[in-house]
Amino acid sequence: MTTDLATSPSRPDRSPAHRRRRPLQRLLLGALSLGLIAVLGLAGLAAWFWSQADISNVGQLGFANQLKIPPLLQPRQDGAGRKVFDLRLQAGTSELVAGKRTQTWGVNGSYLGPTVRAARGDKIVMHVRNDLAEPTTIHWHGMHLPAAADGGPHQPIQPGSTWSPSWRVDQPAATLWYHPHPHEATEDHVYRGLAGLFLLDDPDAGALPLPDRYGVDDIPVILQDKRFDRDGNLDFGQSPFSPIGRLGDQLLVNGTHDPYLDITSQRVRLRLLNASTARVYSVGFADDRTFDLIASDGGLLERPHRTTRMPLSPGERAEIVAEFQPGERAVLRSYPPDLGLDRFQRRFAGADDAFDLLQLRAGATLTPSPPVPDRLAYHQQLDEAGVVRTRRLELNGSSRINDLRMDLGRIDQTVTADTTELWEITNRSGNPHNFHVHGVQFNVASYLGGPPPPHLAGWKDTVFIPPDGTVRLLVQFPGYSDPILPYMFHCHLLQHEDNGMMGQFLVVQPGQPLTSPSQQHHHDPRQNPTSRELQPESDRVTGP
Ligand SMILES: [Cu+2]
Repeated sequence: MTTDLATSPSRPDRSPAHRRRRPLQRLLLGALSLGLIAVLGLAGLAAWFWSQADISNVGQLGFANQLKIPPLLQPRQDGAGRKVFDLRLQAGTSELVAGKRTQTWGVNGSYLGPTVRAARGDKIVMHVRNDLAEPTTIHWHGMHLPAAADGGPHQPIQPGSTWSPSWRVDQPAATLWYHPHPHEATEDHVYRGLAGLFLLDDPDAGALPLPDRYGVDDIPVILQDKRFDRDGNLDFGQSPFSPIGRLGDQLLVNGTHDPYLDITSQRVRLRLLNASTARVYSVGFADDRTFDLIASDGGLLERPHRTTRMPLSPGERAEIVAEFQPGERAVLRSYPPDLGLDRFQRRFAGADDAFDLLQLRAGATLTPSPPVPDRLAYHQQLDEAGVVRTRRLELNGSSRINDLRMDLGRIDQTVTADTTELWEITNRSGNPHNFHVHGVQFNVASYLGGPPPPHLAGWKDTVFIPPDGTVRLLVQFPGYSDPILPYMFHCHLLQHEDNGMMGQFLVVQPGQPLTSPSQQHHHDPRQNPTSRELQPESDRVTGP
């Protein structure tokens, strides 16, 4: 039965004027209903996305799979006494979720890569062979090294070829990592599975009574979120409302879904790495037990920080030591992180989400572990009095820094080797971001107007910045200088990075002549007036 009374044949027309109005009324009514349907549809769609955006696996895991521990990569020794590591980037399939084969990428395997380990003073050579069908790069995140060895977008490895950077490790013990950094494709390459840990040791850290048996009481915990389609393949889609990029609804630790770990000692060190492309975690335990934060990105804190939560944005690392009772089961959990967002943004940025990460199963008897020492390291913190220059960088929207998108042919900043600068980074967008600087570890001089909180008080290379937040970083630039090849600074939310929220800086000796990287990339100078931009005193720079 029709409900359209205007066209009902039982109602006779009364006048020509009435007849003329009918089509108009029908049109108006039609437009109105269409509009209403559209509005309701959009509201429904938004409500659906809203309801779908709230993700939690808390209480739903069976902890069925033993946590995979990435193997330690054994180096060869070459004639010059250098440690030589062989990495091969390859495609394959992995069983990431039970019963499904997923097409993945990995290093010396089908998903993730081995743990590389070296000590302060080691001379190392990395042979990185690309057996993928497209070019990529491998960046040594957190490493102090020459720009030519950095593995940013200026060091692409073509399919079938090998890149062999070499450097001398000269920085404190730390949990670093390696991952691809190709121009505008980093998010996809990391999401497919290319990443691994790069652990550094030094004698001072080695002498401390900290858990240090790899895979026994010193455990890598690589956190990644994924979304799978019905066939078990990686889903590259994302919510149109997400301000930060792709967020998964499944959690992997070291590539293990639904993982548990048997522990045999009273204290366990967990080396947390956020290797997700966008998701921010706030790591704690399901029973809210306290733990000791002992190290951040660049190595040990001066003193352990006793806490119940450790926020980790993409690229950041933290080492924590937790204590267990014989026979107990504890669950490592990520709680909704504080991203400084409003209610709507929070939902779509994963800030309402919670994940059980890993169940720790303590044996009936546990080997005693010494308590965490009160003093872990003696840092020479960078001193604001030694600052020779202040630079101000603004993160705009989701793709620009100081209103510019990344351009491989443009040098954004030029700094002098071995000097200390203050970098003031302000998030001018409504989106959450973080900020990573290549080649260095920095100190946070101030965070959101106050002193750095304890978890940001040590050496860092990546720091989270909420909307409208300002962080001030003390950065000492490396002794390595290169008048041609730049280092990168960028947001480590990888979609933002790929979209252009990245810039380049050269480290040069005083008075060193500069060469444009555009000459290497056959850049059209008419599109990029590099002669102006390559001046050391960039016009984007402001003094203190
Ligand atoms: Cu960002």
